[in-house]
Amino acid sequence: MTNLKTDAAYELFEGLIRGSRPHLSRAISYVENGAPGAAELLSHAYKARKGAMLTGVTGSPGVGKSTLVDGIVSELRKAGHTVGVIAVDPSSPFTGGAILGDRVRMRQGHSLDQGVFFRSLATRGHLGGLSRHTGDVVALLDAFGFDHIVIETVGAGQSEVDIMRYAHTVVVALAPGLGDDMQAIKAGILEIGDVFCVNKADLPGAERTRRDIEMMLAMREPGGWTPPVVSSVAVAGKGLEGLVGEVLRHQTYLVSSGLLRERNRGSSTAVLEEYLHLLTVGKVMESASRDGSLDAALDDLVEGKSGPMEMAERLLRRYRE
Ligand SMILES: Nc1nc2c(ncn2[C@@H]2O[C@H](COP(=O)(O)OP(=O)(O)O)[C@@H](O)[C@H]2O)c(=O)[nH]1
Ligand SMILES: [Mg+2]
Repeated sequence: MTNLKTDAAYELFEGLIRGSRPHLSRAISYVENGAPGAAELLSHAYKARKGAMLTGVTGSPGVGKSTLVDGIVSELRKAGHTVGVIAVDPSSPFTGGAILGDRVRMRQGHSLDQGVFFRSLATRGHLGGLSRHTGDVVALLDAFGFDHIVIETVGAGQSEVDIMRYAHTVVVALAPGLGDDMQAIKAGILEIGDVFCVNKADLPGAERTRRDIEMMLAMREPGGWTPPVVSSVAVAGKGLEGLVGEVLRHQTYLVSSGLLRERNRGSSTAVLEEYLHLLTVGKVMESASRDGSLDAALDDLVEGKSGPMEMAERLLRRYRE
């Protein structure tokens, strides 16, 4: 039935559909590296998705997202779910230095568990805090058959907004003493959170942070889903059952209210836009820089011989095909 171009892509797709983790690993690298046949592999993977629930965890650096994700994974495993984790990270978890040290240790707690798969993706070269391949890797994990997929963002500006385009449920993590309550308002984080988690509840100021969030949430328009606020001490494994309970309750709500379909359309829009961009802007820039006309065009623009709009139209006409 299948007509994958290259043997390698064919083997990878068959393997991951069969549930082979080494094949899944290699398929992700294949896609990240843009190997020949990656497009075909992905096209099959997108069609073979099984409908995993997607949870995004976002928040400022240092609030405890990685620690929370480990706890969320443990709770989901206890409930019998399999979990694929994507950490979008500007640095490798194995070379990231002191802060990441305990995170590696915790991850090792899951490393022998066949029901958990962890992968970190580089943000390199992509605007915002999500890797260009986030949507693609989600599709591979979904086709593989994980019940849940959890994405941790870098927690820097745009990634908070980006993640809600992919996730079914957005968990916004905050911590006392980081000025996060103020940051939350600024970044518009209140608008995107489905569940709020005040982590580091063992530190002073946690109650205050929680009250601030609750107060601000109370000013939202009533109706629909009311985002709950939970507290946690992720390092001690406290409050995680409650957090995961709220995440699952939100996902049940999405299904029963029919909003799941809407969110899926949202993430499909995000992926479609990525590909349209790649096929138009990406293609034009590549072709034009290869034959030197990009250089010439930029000279014209700098010297005022041409306007950006007419130049864009000219390049688009010439290179679209
Ligand atoms: N006191 C306290 N520290 C925590 C808690 N959760 C995480 N941490 C610590 O906060 C630091 C940052 O955690 P990490 O999970 O890497 O945060 P991320 O940058 O948001 O992913 C680490 O040293 C954690 O051990 C908590 O509940 N209480
Ligand atoms: Mg982290």
